[in-house]
Amino acid sequence: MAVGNPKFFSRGRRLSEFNLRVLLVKPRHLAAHFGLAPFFRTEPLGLEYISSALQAHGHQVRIVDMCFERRSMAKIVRSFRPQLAGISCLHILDVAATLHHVEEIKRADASIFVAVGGHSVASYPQALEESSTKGIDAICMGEGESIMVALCDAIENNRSLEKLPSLLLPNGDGGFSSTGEACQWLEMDRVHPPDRAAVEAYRKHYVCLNYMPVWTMETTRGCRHRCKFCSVWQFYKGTCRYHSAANIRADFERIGDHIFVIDDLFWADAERSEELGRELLASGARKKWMLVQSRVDLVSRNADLLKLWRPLAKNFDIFFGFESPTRKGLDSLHKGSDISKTLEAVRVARECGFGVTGNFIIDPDFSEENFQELWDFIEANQLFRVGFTILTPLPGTQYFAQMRDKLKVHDWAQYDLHHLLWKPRLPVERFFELYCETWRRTVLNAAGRKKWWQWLPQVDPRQIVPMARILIRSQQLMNPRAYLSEYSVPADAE
Ligand code: B12
Repeated sequence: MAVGNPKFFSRGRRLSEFNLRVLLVKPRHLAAHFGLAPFFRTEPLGLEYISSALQAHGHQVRIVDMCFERRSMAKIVRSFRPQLAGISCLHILDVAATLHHVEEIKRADASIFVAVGGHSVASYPQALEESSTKGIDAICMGEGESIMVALCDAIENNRSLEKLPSLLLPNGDGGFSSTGEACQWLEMDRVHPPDRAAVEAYRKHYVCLNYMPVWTMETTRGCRHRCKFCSVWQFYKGTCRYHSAANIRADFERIGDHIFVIDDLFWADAERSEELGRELLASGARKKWMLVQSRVDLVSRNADLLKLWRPLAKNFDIFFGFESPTRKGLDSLHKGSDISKTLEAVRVARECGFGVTGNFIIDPDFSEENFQELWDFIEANQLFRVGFTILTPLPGTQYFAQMRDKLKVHDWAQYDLHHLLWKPRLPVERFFELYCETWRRTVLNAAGRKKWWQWLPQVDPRQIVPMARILIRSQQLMNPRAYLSEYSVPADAE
């Protein structure tokens, strides 16, 4: 049977007479209640890039962030009357909400072409293919700036979609068929800066830790490393591409005071990072807070680069994937680093005036000794601004394929890195007691090291109420019962 859906090519009017109205949807988070997720609510940057690309081709675009949108989808569809909707499924956790929005859009107007894309479904489209929800007209496997423009162009000009690269289209038998070849990766110099205006109505909700409102920014796409748990390098096939310094500078100058740079590998290339740092310094723009994510080996050998970047923000934090306090643990995660580099990076970052934050991975195979080793390391190195995640095979990774038979939980809502997907080595109650004890050692413990009132001077008085709400909510990270109530590995599982 032919792929593609001809009904979108003739709807009683000549679409080529006008450009399309495109609705871009960020799904409502249903699952983010553990870990640091409640502290990070950020903008749909991928959709903002897509919006800019579409507008450059003359299309009319609206972005709705369903996490904060008050209107119902039916109302949005009635007022904007899109011909095409694109939903971004960034996290595998978002699959249920994505499918829900597909149904809502189709219910509101069955003639709207609904495309779903984003990192997690492009990495593992089976998550959508296996669902019984009907109404997805295309699953998009690559970068939206090119795919959405091509889709609009084909729809507008009544051309078949089968020739477009990187799509999965309904094949009429309840399944999807691939249109074959994959898209070329974009040349980043040609990518338009993100359409910030499209999410301005939601801006006041975007938060990272105690900073609000927050802007996210991308300078690099992809990662060259090979960490076992990460889906990024596997998706981008180990490539790393850089936006032009001039485009980043223009974006940096117009966005606000609190910036989370979402690059997975900041300072990846020392020479290019120096050029970018100088360009931003020359702009004269300075921020109140910046956060970047980097690796300990990069930071440990680049003190001069760090010093160059430091004046760009009053408070400047680095988030490290520390992952493990031992060489053996790092090796088992294919981190390609060692503990001496962790210690050196912490020293260099602190000496250069950066705040040190990061994450450790807790393996379900942890023994009591492994937890103790982690606590000792945290204490010895004063790493109290850290988070913890449970080692989770993310769909689309080789690790997921290897672990398939061992995985006892198939509900994507539990793939948030805070649920156990198989039985731990320790009795499950004990595992969560120790997991919670680990969280209690961080600054998030309102009854612990940093008392709740000590947060006050760091918070804008207008943000005290929302911040208090977040802090209260985060206390459940330290409550084993909260995790146990959602533990769903069958009792007879191996
Ligand atoms: C920023 C970010 C977040 C933000 C949220 C961002 C948001 N808008 O919702 C915060 C910090 C809150 C967050 C939280 C978490 N995150 Co996160 N996050 C990221 C990060 C670092 C960058 C995403 C981004 O903005 N990229 C930049 C934009 C430009 O790219 P993009 O969104 O992929 O969009 C492009 C394409 O995908 C495509 N596209 C996107 N949408 C659409 C739609 C259509 C129709 C089409 C055609 C194309 C298309 O086109 C866009 C432009 O090219 C990614 C890593 C990564 N590189 O993807 C991890 C990542 C997505 N997160 C991950 C994880 C695991 C989490 C957490 C579970 C972590 C935790 N410990 O709690 C939580 C869960 C949050 C939740 N939903 O409950 C994993 C997801 C793995 C998976 N397969 O599910 C990633 C890949 C990190 C990793 N190393 O593995 N995250």
